[in-house]
Amino acid sequence: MSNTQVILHHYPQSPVAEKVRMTLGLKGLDWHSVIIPRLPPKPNLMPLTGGYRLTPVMQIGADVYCDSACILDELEQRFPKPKLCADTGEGLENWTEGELFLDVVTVALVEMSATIPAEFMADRGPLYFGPDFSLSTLKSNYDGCLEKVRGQLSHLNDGLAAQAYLFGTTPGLADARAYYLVWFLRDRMAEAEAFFHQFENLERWESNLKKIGHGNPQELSDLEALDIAKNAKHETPENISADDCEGLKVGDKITIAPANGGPKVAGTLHNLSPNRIALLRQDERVGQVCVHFPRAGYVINTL
Ligand SMILES: N[C@@H](CCC(=O)N[C@@H](CS)C(=O)NCC(=O)O)C(=O)O
Repeated sequence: MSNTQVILHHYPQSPVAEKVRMTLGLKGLDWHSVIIPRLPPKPNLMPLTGGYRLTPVMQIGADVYCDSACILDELEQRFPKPKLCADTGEGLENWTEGELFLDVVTVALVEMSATIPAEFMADRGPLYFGPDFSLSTLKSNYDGCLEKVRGQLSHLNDGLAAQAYLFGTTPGLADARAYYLVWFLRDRMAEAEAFFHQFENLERWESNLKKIGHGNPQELSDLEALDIAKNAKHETPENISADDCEGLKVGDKITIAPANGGPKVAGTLHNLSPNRIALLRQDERVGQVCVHFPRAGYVINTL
């Protein structure tokens, strides 16, 4: 397998992974699929990420991309054809991953609460709603969140009346950025069919996107993925924008973590741009890897 082969670490039920799978489909890519656990521990992912536990993670050789924002950005840079960035819908990303995402998660978790194992709720509740999370509060928020979701989906539905996709006649990243929420709700809501029936244009758009599929995934084991990282050398150049106002330098010892909490990943700063940060870390199992994060939504600390 070449060092430039895309490896996605994910699990089928993950909506954020679905956004990436859809993007791989839009680009018609061949890729390798490593299925990771839905709950920690994730012992064969940690050697790659150094502690970052969210799903999905993309690996290309010894370069590891955390967070779907970073993954989509990298896919667009490496595989520019078909170009999806004329319609990235960056504003749309802030919309679909901010309050709307949490409203959708509220609806989904309440819908799933009768059937999912207690340990799943005990993990996801605090992960999304903080240490004071309680299922009863979530349940009392359900109706309000569902109404907000309905309102936002009706905007999408209106926009799709005159055109097949969000930004015109061809699908792009903006569609993937909105589609994953619809996919998530469709999968988790008991009354999904009746709920979505009120959005005729949105349902047509959803079914067209579904037909595009996920490109060509091939299964790969987590251990094979670790061996690929071990036998590869990362391909990220050392660089820091000269005018970076945080005053960071290549080689600085830093940690990076999601701003809303989660384990810190430690390493030495290797590449920094206004949108991305990459650090080098040394791992017993895989040797040196370069781990990439988006800058927005993450906190950097110097050690
Ligand atoms: N900002 C992250 C959010 C990722 C996220 O919340 N993913 C969910 C799955 S859809 C997750 O990590 N859940 C916990 C887990 O998989 O351990 C991204 O865009 O990749």
